[in-house]
Amino acid sequence: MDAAQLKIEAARVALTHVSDGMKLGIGTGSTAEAFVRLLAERVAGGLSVIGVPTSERTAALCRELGVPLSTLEETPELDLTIDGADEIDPELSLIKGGGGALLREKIVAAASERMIVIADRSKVVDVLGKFPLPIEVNRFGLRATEIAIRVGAAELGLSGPLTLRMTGDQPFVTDNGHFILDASFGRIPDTRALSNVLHAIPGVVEHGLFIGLASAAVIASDGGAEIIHA
Ligand code: ABF
Repeated sequence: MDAAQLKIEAARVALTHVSDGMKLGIGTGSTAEAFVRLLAERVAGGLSVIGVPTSERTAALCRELGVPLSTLEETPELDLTIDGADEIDPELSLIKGGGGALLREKIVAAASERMIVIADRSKVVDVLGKFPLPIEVNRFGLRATEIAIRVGAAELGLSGPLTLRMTGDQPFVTDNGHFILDASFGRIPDTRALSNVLHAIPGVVEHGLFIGLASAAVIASDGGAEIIHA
């Protein structure tokens, strides 16, 4: 199977966990888009669900394909979120945010009773951190926030380039109007400690470490889809 087929396979298996009447969090990224496409087929066939999208991009695709949408204001408690990831460790801690939607993804996941991560096996790692950690930051005080991140990370023995994410020659702006710093710290042995350090910095809006949020992962490979429970 090629990469696109593996994403579809993971999405297909995750869809078997969706039942009539569910309130769904709907993720962002190419794997989540494969899920939306399959979900839309089931909706066209009569499945009744309501979805809360994690990005404007996902919202647009859902509208285009006829998946009914709600907001967290109208529907603050969700049954299940299905979303992709950039890295997944054996405890189902994740790095997310490569697609730039980490803040809404984390808010939606935290509002869900369960979260199922969908990915191909290339996303599974022993220790998180090869994929640069996305950190969503307020535009105000960017330089000061960057320094605070460096200092905090150094206290944990972590260092490496912090790169302002760009779109062409302009900084990438999230759906919430913030910037993203991609932190290439390498292996992150203590994700909880780094999470605490980052959350203590006022200019950090959120980071892409998802700890204790995923209840299961559907990992697709040529041998089929494996379900890992947290
Ligand atoms: C979202 O999409 C992200 O949190 C993650 O960054 C990305 C994964 O994208 P893809 O499925 O395209 O690899 O889930």
